[in-house]
Amino acid sequence: MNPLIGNWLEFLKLCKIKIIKQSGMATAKKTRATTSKAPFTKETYTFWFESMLLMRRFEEKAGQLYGQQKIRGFCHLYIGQEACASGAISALKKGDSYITAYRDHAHPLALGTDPNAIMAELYGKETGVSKGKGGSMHMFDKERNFFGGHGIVGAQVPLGVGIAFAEKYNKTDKVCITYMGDGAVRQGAFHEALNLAMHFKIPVIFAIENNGYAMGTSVQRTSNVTDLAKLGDAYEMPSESVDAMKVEEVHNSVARAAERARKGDGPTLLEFRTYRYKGHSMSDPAKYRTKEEVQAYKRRDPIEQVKLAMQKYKFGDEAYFQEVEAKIKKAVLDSVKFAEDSKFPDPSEIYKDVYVQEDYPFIKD
Ligand SMILES: Cc1ncc(C[n+]2csc(CCOP(=O)(O)OP(=O)(O)O)c2C)c(N)n1
Ligand SMILES: [Mg+2]
Repeated sequence: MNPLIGNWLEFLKLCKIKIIKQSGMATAKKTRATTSKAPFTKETYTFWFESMLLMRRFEEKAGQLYGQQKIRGFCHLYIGQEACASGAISALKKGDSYITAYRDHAHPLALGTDPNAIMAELYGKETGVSKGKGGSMHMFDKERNFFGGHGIVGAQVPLGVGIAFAEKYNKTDKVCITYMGDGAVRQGAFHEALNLAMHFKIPVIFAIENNGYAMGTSVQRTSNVTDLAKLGDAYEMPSESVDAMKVEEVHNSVARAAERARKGDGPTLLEFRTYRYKGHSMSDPAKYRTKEEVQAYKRRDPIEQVKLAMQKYKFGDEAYFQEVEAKIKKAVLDSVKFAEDSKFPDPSEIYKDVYVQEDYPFIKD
């Protein structure tokens, strides 16, 4: 079993979510023809469904709370893109690392970070994952190798290469998956990172979440190269364009990339073709796209597709889906209560956690 899925089951226990007995739970590998023709095990589908539904319901709530001004500052929702996170996590191993941009609530939720601490971070409370000092764009979970949460477009791309370089240097077989948006691939740092990673065969997986827009600017308006997987060609880097509304496709592409990286063959560039249903951030009227376009993607919703597959393979009945929905609703409401009951950080915290060296000379009393 992928230990991360093990973590997930632990997390569900933590949230007092009853784990419905799974027959034939084993690994994310192909199931035997005798049990079912499903391409993945019941356990894997269960992980995908429950992790993606938690992300969706958690962020729907976060959106409401933002409207009530309980959450302040920036808040970028991942709704619609959930398969990009869950499909990668099921394909990777414990100890592999994750780094992303500011659309960063979903990855830690799927990795098993306590939703209470994520909600508290959104509220800026001291019990948050970053002690309330980071907010929406700066989630972090060292225990689960989740390295954030970065607000500068493209800035996390060289960092991801650095994390993966450390794995190579220390001779582990770990990889780092480095997420970015389609807007980030026009940054110079992206190209420098790709060049270096390929040249030194660094075990990094570059995952471009191509949701079609960088704020209100479509990919077509930015460049004549709209097939973003092609950007790997300049560095002779293997690349794939992936239908990321289908979590199975994400899983398979990440599994292939990870295998290549672990063998010492270096990086892969994956272009996840995805879509965000909500605006860029909370203040986006989204006038740059049509309702029909949004509807067309919603008809291919990743969570609905997994639910349909689970029904088809008899991995879940209506009672199961209702039970999961109810338990996740409770976990989200509990996280709101936890965040509201928590304190804001003490003002004395302001100079802490800025530099590793606590008495760094630029900090004055
Ligand atoms: C270097 C830099 N330039 C501009 C911005 C402002 N900005 C924030 S998000 C964003 C769009 C990025 O879009 P994309 O990379 O496609 O990610 P998405 O929001 O679609 O997930 C921009 C231009 C920034 N944060 N950093
Ligand atoms: Mg984008």
